[in-house]
Amino acid sequence: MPDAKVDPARHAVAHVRGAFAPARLRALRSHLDRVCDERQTQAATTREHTAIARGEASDALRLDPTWMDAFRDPSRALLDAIGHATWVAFPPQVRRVSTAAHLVPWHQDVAYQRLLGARGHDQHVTCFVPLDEDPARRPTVEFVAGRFAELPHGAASGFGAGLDEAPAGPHALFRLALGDALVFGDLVPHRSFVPDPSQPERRSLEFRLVRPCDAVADKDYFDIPSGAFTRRSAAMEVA
Ligand SMILES: O=C(O)CCC(=O)C(=O)O
Repeated sequence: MPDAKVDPARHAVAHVRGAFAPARLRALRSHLDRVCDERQTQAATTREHTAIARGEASDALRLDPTWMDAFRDPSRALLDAIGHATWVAFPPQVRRVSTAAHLVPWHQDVAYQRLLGARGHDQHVTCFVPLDEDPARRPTVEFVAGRFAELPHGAASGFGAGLDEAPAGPHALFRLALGDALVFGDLVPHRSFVPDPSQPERRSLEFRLVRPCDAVADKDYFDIPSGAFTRRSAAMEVA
């Protein structure tokens, strides 16, 4: 019997066609190609070097407000898919996936939020945005569809959280075009998936979106409706 208290968005996966204007994503891809190498070399901590080794980005690459341009002039399709989760956590994840070491094992995103302790969100949705011209041929995300409680995770293959195996249920893959996004809840089990081993490379952005009421104090967010950066205010804490 499903738990009626769990927000259904936490279990959902949506393939959002035309979520972003392809021209906007091409501009972000060009920006990534322009700044990536230099900013990755600016990594100064062990944490960042570990992240880069698994296909993620240095702080200098992530902490760039340009990535939030994706959410300027949001499409109707995107707004419908995100519902009340209109605050985008900053910074996003920026990925250049190219080897097996970059492939994320099965997990629920809630497990990564737990690793952040008090700085983690109680619930959020992820918006996965491929930037390549031909995302259908590139590494993507595979899901297990269904309603899952929070599952026990352990550290796995260089990643902070992973499941020993996929939970039982039907697997789902989506054929993405440039401009499409995958919007999925933090209880949905998923992993990286390579449809064509001759195409192991992918550039992508991953955004974590929350309802304003789920925001963490003193953290930066981009408020999609106003198009401005924001923080959870003292007044909201009291309300
Ligand atoms: O980028 C990928 O291949 C997987 C991404 C992922 O698992 C996530 O964003 O939680």
